[in-house]
Amino acid sequence: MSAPLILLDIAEAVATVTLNRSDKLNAFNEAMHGELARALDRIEGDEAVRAVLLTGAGRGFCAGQDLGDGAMGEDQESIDLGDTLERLYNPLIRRIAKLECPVVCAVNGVAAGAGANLALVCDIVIAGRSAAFIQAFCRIGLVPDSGGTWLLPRLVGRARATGLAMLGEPLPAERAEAWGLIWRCVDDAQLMKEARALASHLATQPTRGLGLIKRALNASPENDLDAQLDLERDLQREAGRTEDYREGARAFLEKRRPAFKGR
Ligand code: T3D
Repeated sequence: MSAPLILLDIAEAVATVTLNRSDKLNAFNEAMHGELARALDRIEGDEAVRAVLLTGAGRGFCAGQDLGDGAMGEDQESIDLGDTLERLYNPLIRRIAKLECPVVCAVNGVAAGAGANLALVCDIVIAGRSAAFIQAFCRIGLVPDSGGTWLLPRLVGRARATGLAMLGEPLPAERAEAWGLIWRCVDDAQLMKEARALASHLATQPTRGLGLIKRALNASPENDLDAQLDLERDLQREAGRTEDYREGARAFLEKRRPAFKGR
């Protein structure tokens, strides 16, 4: 039996998902997409999961699409990369963006092409100092996908987004942090310890409230202030009806630590 392309470990409310195709820097082939979709099915169906930690096996995080996996047909007209996006990458990116629990990404090495944008769509991105982000698409005549053209200008502004997308140069983790592309850059040796600590902490927090924060932030780029104020009103109404809000407010008044249950 061949080794799994995705490892899933669920423990203490944290689901750790590891891209596991290290000989190809965890580049995605169709089988790996299938395994990741099944892992996400399990995560979404498990109420006990309150945070997700995504990382890669080996020396890289993910080198994007496996360029040897089939799309390179003989007949130029029959190639349809849009189909790969429609069936595989777009559903994956949408699922992570909509997952109503925090997703921490531990970028353990190079994140290129769709692999870079998969990392960037996660909620909190922490990278090892030796990691780099590469919008590699322009090097092979493609357009940044997996949300890249949406995420990059919003995260780093138009000038830097254009430079990254058109030059395809590696952006070292330290500069990615300085530009506001990611949450933090840490020493390689500390990466997994810090990422696990973050995910474990988030898994003890008010999960429904965090999910609503994610919804509000996702909607914000398209909304004007009026629409966002209306959305905040609606989401706050929902948050105010959670058990965790009652527990948080009660714990504050009783001067003790809250015990959130994710409900
Ligand atoms: O369907 C569609 O195509 C549409 C969807 C597109 C989405 C995309 O993601 S397009 C962009 C695809 N990705 C790339 O273009 C990146 C290609 N990889 C690289 O440029 C380099 O590998 C890196 C800069 C990421 C890392 O360089 P380095 O020197 O650290 O490693 P390496 O030696 O190049 O790679 C190690 C192995 O992984 C090597 O295999 P080998 O020779 O040891 O057997 C290499 O071929 C393999 N590998 C790395 N990236 C890919 C890959 N194999 C297939 N596809 C890859 N993307």
